[in-house]
Amino acid sequence: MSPPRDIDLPRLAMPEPARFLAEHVHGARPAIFTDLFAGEALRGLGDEDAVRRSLGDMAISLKEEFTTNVLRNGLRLDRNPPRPSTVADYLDAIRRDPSTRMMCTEMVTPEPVRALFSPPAQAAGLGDPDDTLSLLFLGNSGNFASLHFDGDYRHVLLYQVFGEKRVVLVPPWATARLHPVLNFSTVQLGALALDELLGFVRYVGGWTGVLRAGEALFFPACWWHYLGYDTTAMSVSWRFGRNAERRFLAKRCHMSPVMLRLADLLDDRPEQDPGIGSWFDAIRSEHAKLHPNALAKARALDAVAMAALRELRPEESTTAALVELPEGAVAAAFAAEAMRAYPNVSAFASGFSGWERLG
Ligand SMILES: O=C(O)CCC(=O)C(=O)O
Repeated sequence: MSPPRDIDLPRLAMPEPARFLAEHVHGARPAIFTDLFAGEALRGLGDEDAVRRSLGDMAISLKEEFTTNVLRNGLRLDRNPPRPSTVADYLDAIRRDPSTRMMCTEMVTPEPVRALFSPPAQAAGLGDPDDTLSLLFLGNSGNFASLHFDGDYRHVLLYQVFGEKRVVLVPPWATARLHPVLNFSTVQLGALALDELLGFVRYVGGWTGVLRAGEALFFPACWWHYLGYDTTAMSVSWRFGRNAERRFLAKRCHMSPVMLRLADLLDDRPEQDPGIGSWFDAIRSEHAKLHPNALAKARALDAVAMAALRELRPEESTTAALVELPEGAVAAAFAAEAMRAYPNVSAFASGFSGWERLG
């Protein structure tokens, strides 16, 4: 048995691009980098006052933290409408109501912030340079982003502009331990005391640390992540390095824990699994078939992904947990995601349009 590994995220200087690619992207090694954006104006906004002075008038969009809203309203996402605000107004609102769950999350980085940094050189050599995305996050102490994975399957550098966040990262191969519903784990890390949280991180083979102002977190595509706001905090991400296969899964397919496992195996490592290419072909051909409805299509694709996983990762003996769909909330969430991903799939729809054509 190998000795227990330290679960603290390493703090490192940003490596040269080739080393970053080999050790961190292909090596699936998350880290906190201390000097991303060296010399760029973004590093000058190291505290709340500086952000208020420079960006106070900037328009932002607020929403209630995702799981708080879903636990109250179910998957009625229309009950969490975006609310327009500005950086200064939101910072004032936090002072009046320090326990608010309103936050600015996953907002495409507005131009005034985007103008303060250039794309990291380390991210340049991987994937299509036009297929990148930068997102902005601003939230109050006590707010959080629940443990989830992102269905865009890009790698992420998350730069901390000001404030501090507790980070937990979980590798995709531990997915079955997270009791997932779509791309969210039902394990509520924000409710755990620190020693319980550290025990959980060990159990799932994950990493943890506190991300501070001026530091950047790197986590590879497909990794689960939780961020707990220890203080009011603002971050800007750079999402990059997606290959054509992951892009197909992200843009054309539904999200599910087993599709995540497949996306993870479709990486660009030099020693990529032999056979993964044919499994991707199998996904594409299943995707091209006519299915009776969206749910049937999502289930058929999940079945192909599960067969791939059983062949390529037989040691993941708990993977059955990834596709068990008990009655109730999990099944409803899966069906809702299937309809989001495949809105036009319906044998009835094609039948009716046939009648329309016949006049
Ligand atoms: O910092 C946050 O609030 C969430 C960050 C996140 O989920 C991401 O960058 O993908």
